Amino acid sequence: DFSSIYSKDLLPASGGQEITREFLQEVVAILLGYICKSTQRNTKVLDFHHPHQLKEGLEGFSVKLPEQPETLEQILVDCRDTLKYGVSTGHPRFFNQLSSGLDVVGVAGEWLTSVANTNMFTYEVAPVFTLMEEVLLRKMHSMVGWSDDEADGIFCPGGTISNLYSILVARYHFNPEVKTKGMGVLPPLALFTSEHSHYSVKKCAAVLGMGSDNVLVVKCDERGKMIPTELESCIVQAENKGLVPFYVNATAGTTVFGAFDPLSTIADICHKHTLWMHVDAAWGGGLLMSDRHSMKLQGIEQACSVTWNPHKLMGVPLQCSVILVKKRGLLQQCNELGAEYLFQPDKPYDVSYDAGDKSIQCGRHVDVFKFWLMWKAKGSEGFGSQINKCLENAEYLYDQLQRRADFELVLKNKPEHSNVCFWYIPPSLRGLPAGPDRDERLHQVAPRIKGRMMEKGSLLIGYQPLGARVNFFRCVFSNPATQQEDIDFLLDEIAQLGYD
Ligand code: ABU
Repeated sequence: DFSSIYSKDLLPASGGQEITREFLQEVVAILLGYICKSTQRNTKVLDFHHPHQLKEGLEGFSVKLPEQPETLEQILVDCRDTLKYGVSTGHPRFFNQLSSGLDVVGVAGEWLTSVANTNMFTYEVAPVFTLMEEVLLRKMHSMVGWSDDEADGIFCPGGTISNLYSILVARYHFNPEVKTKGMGVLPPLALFTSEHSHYSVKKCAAVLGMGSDNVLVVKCDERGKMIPTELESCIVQAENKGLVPFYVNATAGTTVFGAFDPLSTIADICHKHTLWMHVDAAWGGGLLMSDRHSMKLQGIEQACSVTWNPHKLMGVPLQCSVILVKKRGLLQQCNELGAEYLFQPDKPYDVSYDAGDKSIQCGRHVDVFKFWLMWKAKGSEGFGSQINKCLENAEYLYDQLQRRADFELVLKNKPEHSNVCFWYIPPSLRGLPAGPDRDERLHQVAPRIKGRMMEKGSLLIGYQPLGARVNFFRCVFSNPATQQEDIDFLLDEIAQLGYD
């Protein structure tokens, strides 16, 4: 009974050991209950409420903060309700995001990380985690195809920040004086990325003061892959406009189609024009773990830098993202400021292990441990099979879609990644001739179905328009819990929710 017990009674309060144990056992029971429930197919993926409903409070749950402390009993209720009104991203029928699943060893790693509660900036306060980071970065370098003693990298908060690092070090590589003198020493720089690439490239160019307009967008073919001849033309066009090309982002696994740019050809172009080649493999990097699919990233070894998010296809709990840089020392030179209170050169150990000055952050969360623990638990082989399974699921969905008359595939080819894009065609639209009228009506179908789906809570899948294509569903597989029966359910449920 926690009804008259408060947080002040927990450790470090004297004599607080027993109540601390009991409280945390209750928390663990809540979390375990949630974990077990989230894989049960008869439970909801979400219990949707509008923002105003959640703000107003529901059955004793309120997001408002009190002036007076609340009892631990209420705190436990809050823990339960927070999970209850959230979204079960580990549910086998959660197809909404590139990151999904609930890896039990990964969760254990995140709990331990929280209890260790330390900071990655120095070896002094994170000796074990620092060495784990080094081990994992080396492992990832070797998966990319780089020699592990020449390359570098750092864990950072998400793919956008990894891409930001790539532009930052590329700019520094060509113009090191920018670090101290600022943008005034630079010519107007041009960056290149495909029309299907992640929006973060433009965002990073804006953040770094280069201007999003100076990111030249390269056309893709019908499968969403950058067209190398278009890249060449864009480079020439930029030069003719007085811009100085310096950076190309190639994508390995685009966000919507899961397309792989032709990395080797792009590498040749970068080499010819002396440009920095970055590969955004935030989503596709996981395929490097698979003996069946790693060849889709052929040419990645020629990149100068790589973004890879283990929290996506590899199922590591959020967040876990790395930037890998081929040239060792560049991250350090680009970002170091040598704050004397933190990075004292005369510490009693090899201070090259203080990785913090490679980072643009000061405080840095320990994102590595859960990943390290999962790798220990699965081995490289286990990750490989997990990823193969995700791609098998995508092929199964593709096969089912080909068979059904009530759905239409957006891309006719077999999926290269675990993305499968499709339209549901309700009876009223079947047989209508292609054209603006059908497009206008079809555009409204996916959002309407999504609305009904959220109210019902039976599954979750995303949709978007892309270029000239009106709203379509994007199904992505990264959750090892998903089975073929969930894919059958997905199609039948969409057909039911969308039946005129
Ligand atoms: N950073 C891209 C994630 C987008 C998605 O999960 O759909």
